[in-house]
Amino acid sequence: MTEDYRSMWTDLGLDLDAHDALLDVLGTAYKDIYLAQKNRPEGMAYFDFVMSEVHGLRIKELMDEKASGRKIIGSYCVFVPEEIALAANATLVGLCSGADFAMEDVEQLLPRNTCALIKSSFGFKLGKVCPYLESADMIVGENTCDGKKKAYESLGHLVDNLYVMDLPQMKTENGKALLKSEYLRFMEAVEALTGVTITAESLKSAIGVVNAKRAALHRLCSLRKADPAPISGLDGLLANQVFFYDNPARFTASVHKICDELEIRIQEKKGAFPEKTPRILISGCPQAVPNWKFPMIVETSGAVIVGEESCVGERGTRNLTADTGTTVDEMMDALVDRYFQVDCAIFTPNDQRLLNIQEMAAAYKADGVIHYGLQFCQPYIMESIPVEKALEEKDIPCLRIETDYGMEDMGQLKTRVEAFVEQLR
Ligand code: BJ8
Repeated sequence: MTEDYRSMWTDLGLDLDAHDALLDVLGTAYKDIYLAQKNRPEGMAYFDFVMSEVHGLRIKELMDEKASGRKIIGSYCVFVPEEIALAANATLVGLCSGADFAMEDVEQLLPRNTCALIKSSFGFKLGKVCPYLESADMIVGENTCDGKKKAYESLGHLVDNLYVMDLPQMKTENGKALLKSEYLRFMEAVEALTGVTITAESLKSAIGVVNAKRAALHRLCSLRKADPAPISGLDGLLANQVFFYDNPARFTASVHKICDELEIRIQEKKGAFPEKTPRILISGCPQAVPNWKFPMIVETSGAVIVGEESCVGERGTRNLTADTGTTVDEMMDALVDRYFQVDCAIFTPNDQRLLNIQEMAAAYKADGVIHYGLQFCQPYIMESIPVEKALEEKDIPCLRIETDYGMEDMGQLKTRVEAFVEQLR
């Protein structure tokens, strides 16, 4: 980190000793997993810098924004529209966490058999180690899976600024109407928080900013279709993770910069891995920072990850919002249309996800798909069986795994992944 941020962290109420320990583990993991990679594009230096300052400079920027009167909104789900936050002059940041922390305290509040993502978010709160959570003026929970829904009831006792958004479970007209009414309610809540009334101009501009950020990732995704893959899956995932934290315009520019470099690498046939390395599509639960365990296993087992069918990946960024609306209401409809297409496994039925996975596997020329399920995540683990069947129809091998954030199963996972990769050769 380039500066000493300890007084800022103290002001935010972080537990400095626990936070030091977390940064220490993260720094080592980043060095061992990311910096140890070979043939990385030079543009990844930007993402390395962002990660080195993820609790430093970026938090300082958010604190400066707050000092100038801007509000910070934290979210746990890609259904929370960043466009609405931006249109009301607020900043949206992701709060999902990808590491175990303060697990003993967490298990006083949540059952042991809760998915790692939910437990981790609680651990970061209870352990007082997340400056994003502590700097948020509003924390948005959402009624998606049962685990999250019930966990927010407990989280409401730990924070005084929780806002819960209801979400549909079916892709019906009623479901769409619910999403629209919830987005309108959220818009009012954000306006009340910021004191800023959303106008057609501000919403249009916010849609443009978020579309640009997603379009930049579309460009990056599309370059990963090349063989040899010009960028590793670990680095591709990192760009998708930074999407949730960075300043939007700077993020967009940085992704385009790396894409310019990747285009040259593709022309020169320069890859992160040699040509004909078995290509894997990862599908399933989101992998939040710093959950790099599974991609690291895959990419040290002789394969390259070429895409993520995940909310930290294409499920979260797939569609753009139509920008043809001229009134706030028309643009809210466009937002509802866009977000209603997110094929999270909490929806029933959810056949579109199967089609999207088949399509992604073909587009990225994946030799195989690994379904990544977090233990105790009912929606995705239940859906992994239909996913496997849908891939079977296309003759695409599929490996279904269940894991958590612990390191105990690393050896066992590696053995299974290596055997799967061998089968793809
Ligand atoms: S839109 S995937 S970000 S809900 S892993 S907490 S589902 S038990 S994260 Fe998600 Fe929104 Fe859906 Fe995407 Fe529950 Fe499963 Fe845990 Fe999960």
